Amino acid sequence: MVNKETIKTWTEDRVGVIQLDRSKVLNALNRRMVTEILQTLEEWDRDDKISVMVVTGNDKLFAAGADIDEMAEDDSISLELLNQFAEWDRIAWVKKPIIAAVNGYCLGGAFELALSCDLIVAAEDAQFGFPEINLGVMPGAGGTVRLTKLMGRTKALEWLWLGEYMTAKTACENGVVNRTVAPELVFEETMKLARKIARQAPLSVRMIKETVNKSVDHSVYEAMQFERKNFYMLFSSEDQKEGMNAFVKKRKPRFKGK
Ligand code: DAK
Repeated sequence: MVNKETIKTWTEDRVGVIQLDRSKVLNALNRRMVTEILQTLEEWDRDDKISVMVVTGNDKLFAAGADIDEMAEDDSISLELLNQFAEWDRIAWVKKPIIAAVNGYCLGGAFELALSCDLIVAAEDAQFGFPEINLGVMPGAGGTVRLTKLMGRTKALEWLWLGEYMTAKTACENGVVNRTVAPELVFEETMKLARKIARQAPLSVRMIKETVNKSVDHSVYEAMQFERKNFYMLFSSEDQKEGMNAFVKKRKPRFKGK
């Protein structure tokens, strides 16, 4: 386990885990934490020994949003000069799967962090919300956009305007969360899912993420051209030969990510 200033990190099998670690302030994401998360994700994205990454809080909560104390004196120019959104944007460039494991509150910037991950596993009693409106602002790190794409315009507007929390059940029914489990099982179930994905052919996992992401922002035609390119590309891989030969010879494939 590595203790950084605001997060703890460790690896289990081929899974890298980031645990948010500012429990005194309900894991509020300060700038240092965002930097440490990004540095770790990018380092693991380049690390052959890691296949999947998990971002989690503790057994009581994921996080209560960005650090309000740190933001309170900001103005538009200081935020522009700080340019921290550039750092948030880089989460979308991580090629390996990232899973958020959520207990308790997942609010504001923390909800945006979870939505930047690829999958969300949540406790049945977890609560998701964008309380920014109660502070006289609005989400700025992709919250309005990602929530709208997942839930549709009318439902997203209601949640964003009311600033209320939605249960994990509602989030799951609306495609925001992948699965809900008993609170004490969140981390264990997330790790099971992560290990399963980590056993899949690494290049296929990566190309599927890239292609699915493309399909969110592009026309069906453009996305299908992109899909075809990646499909062809996988036929240049050793893993395609291995996967298909293993099937023909009725044995388990041994994928190398090459
Ligand atoms: N920031 C700083 N401190 C926080 C905090 C936060 N977001 N949330 C809680 N804390 C602190 C509290 O001040 C308190 O500190 P002490 O009084 O003990 O020193 C401690 O954590 C315990 O909190 P509570 O006493 O309030 O705990 P409760 O269980 O009574 O209430 C709560 C839990 C989650 C309902 C409540 O703490 C709460 O409403 N928290 C604030 C939720 C919120 O509004 N979150 C921020 C949304 S704005 C950006 C990127 C992203 C963002 C902004 C900029 N850039 C790249 C520029 C995102 C913005 C947001 O997330």
